[in-house]
Amino acid sequence: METQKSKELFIEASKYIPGGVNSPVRAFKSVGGDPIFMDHAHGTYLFDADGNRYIDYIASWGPMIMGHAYEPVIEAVREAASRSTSFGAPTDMEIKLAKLIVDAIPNIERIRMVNSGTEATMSAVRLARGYTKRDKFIKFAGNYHGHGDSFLIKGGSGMVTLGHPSSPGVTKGTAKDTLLAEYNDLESVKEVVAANKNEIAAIIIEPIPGNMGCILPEPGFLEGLRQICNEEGALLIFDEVMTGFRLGFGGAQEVTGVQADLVTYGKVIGAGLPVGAYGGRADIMEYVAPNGPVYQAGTLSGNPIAMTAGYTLLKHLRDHPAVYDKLAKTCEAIENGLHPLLKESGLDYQINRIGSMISLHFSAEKIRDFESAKSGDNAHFKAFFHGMLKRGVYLPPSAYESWFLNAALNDNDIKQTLQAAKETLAEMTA
Ligand code: HOZ
Repeated sequence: METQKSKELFIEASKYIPGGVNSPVRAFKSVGGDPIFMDHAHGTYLFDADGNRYIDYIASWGPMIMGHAYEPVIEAVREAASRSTSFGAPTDMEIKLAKLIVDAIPNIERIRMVNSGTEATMSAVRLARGYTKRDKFIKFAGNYHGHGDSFLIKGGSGMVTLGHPSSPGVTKGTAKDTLLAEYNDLESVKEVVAANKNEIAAIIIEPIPGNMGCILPEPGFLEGLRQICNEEGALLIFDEVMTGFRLGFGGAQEVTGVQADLVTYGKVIGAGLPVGAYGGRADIMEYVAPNGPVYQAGTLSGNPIAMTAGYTLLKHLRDHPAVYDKLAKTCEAIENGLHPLLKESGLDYQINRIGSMISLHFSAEKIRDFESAKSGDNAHFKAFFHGMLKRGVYLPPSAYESWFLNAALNDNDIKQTLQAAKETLAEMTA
């Protein structure tokens, strides 16, 4: 596969943009090689600057649930853009999207739109601190909540991919209020809580993490967190930037049956445009400015084009719940197809899957937390990634990321993906 134009673009980009990319995982650092520069995409296919076609398993890290350039969204965006790209004043589309979410998600009575998942998690923790009048919060090793200072401690996603799970630039003062616990380990949470009695404002968690690969909560874990928060007067924050409106319309809350006090959303609610949001019970959310004392603002928050795109996509998903069954079946077919190929290869491996999220770790260990996620053999992942890429299958360029499926994937795409996996594994074990 010829990727000369991508190579040239990467050299050019590196002259002006740190590392040549605007988000580190895209630089292919953990898998090696040069990033592929995209030109356009349609349905399930990405087309790069050299004209190569790839079956997409990233879906822009979640939001392209219906596939790329989904016509109803594109049409609505065109129409919205013709009326202006930003007002810095309220519009009715903000109400429509907020109402759609509030009506659908039982424990969200108010929702505030922001511009990214990072803003959403930062704002939710600030709100939890203001509301509870406490400073500390608990996060889980390997969970990634965007790049707000207080989250950049033992983070997943690009941080662990690049081997810097905690970032320089975060002051000791900030870091001391971030308490760490282990995912799927309630005892580790209880210990932290016991050592910080009446000081914890919130527990923030990716209920179904997608930033150390895809990991599933073990029975009782999320329920236990809910109970601890109830007992301690701390707020439970579910970071559903990846899982919201993807695992089902009600996201991880619907799938697990556990409800949070605050929920954060990201790119999905903007159909891939820069949007985030945080929402929850009215009494907590009314603590946000202008009604309450916790400040948070933004000119582009509730941007009319982003709201229109998000409303169009979410309305479609709400009215067509069968999409979620289709996605889950496609994902299951991929897992079922991969097992015999991986078994035959003789390589140690683990597959975790839920709904339309799936990940593959080359490890003999069950992947259930940050430590086990790190047990994966990166040399194998790297070879697998590049073998798939050159055969036209675009996977996340890191084992610490979940794959995200889109509803445009058809049987032929699955067949091609499995054929690519077969050839790649044969090459890896030859
Ligand atoms: N941190 C993102 C996935 N967990 C990757 C973002 C990107 O490179 O677009």
